Amino acid sequence: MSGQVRAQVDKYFEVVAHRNAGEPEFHQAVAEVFESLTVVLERNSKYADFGLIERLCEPERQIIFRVPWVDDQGCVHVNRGFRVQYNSALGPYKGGLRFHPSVNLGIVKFLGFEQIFKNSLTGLPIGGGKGGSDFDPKGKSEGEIMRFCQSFMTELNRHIGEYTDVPAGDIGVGGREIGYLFGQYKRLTNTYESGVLTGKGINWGGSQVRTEATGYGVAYFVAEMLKAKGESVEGKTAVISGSGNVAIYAIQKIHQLGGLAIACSDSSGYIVDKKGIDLDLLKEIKEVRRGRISEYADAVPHAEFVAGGCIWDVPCDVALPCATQNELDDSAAKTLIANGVQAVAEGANMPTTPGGIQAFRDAGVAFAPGKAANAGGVATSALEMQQNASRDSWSFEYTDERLAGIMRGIHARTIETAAEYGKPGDYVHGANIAGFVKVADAMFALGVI
Ligand code: NDP
Ligand code: 2IT
Repeated sequence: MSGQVRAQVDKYFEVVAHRNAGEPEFHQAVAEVFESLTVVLERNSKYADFGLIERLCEPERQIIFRVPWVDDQGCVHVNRGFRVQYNSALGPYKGGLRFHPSVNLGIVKFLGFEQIFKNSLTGLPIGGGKGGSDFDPKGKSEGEIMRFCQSFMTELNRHIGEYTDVPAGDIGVGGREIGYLFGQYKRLTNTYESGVLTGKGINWGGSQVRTEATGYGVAYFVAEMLKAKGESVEGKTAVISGSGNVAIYAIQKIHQLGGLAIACSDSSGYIVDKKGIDLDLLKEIKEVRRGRISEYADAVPHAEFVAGGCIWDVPCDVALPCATQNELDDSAAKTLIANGVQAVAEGANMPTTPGGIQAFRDAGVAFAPGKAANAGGVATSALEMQQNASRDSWSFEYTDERLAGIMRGIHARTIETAAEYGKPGDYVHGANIAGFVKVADAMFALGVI
């Protein structure tokens, strides 16, 4: 039975690999979920019927469009825009927009695929989608960023809506970009449709805690992981890769929970501050000046900047990869393990390679995948949608308590599901299975569509 199911899952994968040639990140994301499916199909063969797996792997709609814009010198540039509307069984498509030169269709599909299961795990009524562009925001002026966002939305507006598809931020897209995107949507449609985008500013329809939500959520999740081992964040050292939206607020919450964040990075290298990262300074450098991480070491004499290098060489109790995909490989995982890491939680999407995940499994290190650990961002986006729908606005404390409760719920569901399917303590299997079953059951209920 087991061999037969394994062969069937391998066959599904072959079809996906063949149909989506040249998209390695997408293959990796699908393979990771499929690894958990064998045990589900063995228990309940209905999931192998009605083309369910094939339908799950094929996006409902993929939109690719031209984004022309004019720079400050009057030169015309052309970028490529994407929106992959992956699965709407649980609710409107929901997921961020990424602006980074590495963006291509395969990257957007991997992110959209992950988003289906992540959104399912939140327990909130949101489907999965993702979008973005190969536009590079680095070094662009305010005017250039605004004109790019306006051009991007000039096409995207036809495809989104409060009941259809609700984008938000991701790498390279934060509050500033959401503002320009929302402004253009409002102008083009002549509607103040607050629910069409999340991550909006507080005084024009945004939610308290959305800015902080992904980072806070990762810290809440790792606190639950440590609690399950009879430990806590108190007194633990943490290394956090990246220094963007997710990393900054993960650092803040780790400090609030009594831990000490000692290192963070950007694509040029990493800094180590053994006394604990000065968050006000980091925010000034990254959020206000939009500068480089080396400026931190310029300002703090006892801090060290390492150009290039691998941040995972820094010994720590807790590791939170919060930058980008495949930034933590098996060799980095082995270094972390040798240095005594106790828990690893992914703030980024798919930052750990399959070899890295296997190394943590082999060593018995608690490892939480992004679709569970970083779900706080999209969950708080869904809370923003709730507030928009009821024309309400909640306090910071109330919203933060909702977020903390959602993260505790995801932790409990993940760990219970892992145990139920014979994989106790395995957050990867727990998250994949719990996320999958809910979406799959909804797809059955809605018929072959
Ligand atoms: P930001 O753009 O705010 O920050 C990204 C950070 O990661 C920057 O420090 C950036 O450095 C670094 N980084 C990006 N690409 C690379 C690279 N190739 N190598 C090294 N460092 C890199 O993005 P976010 O913080 O919003 O997103 C970070 C991760 O979290 C992404 O994987 C995203 O998908 C995920 N995520 C984000 C959510 C959100 O709500 N924003 C929700 C859930 C997940 P540099 O500036 O030098 O490029
Ligand atoms: O990867 C993610 O979950 C996000 N970038 C946030 C998506 C959202 O809709 O808030």
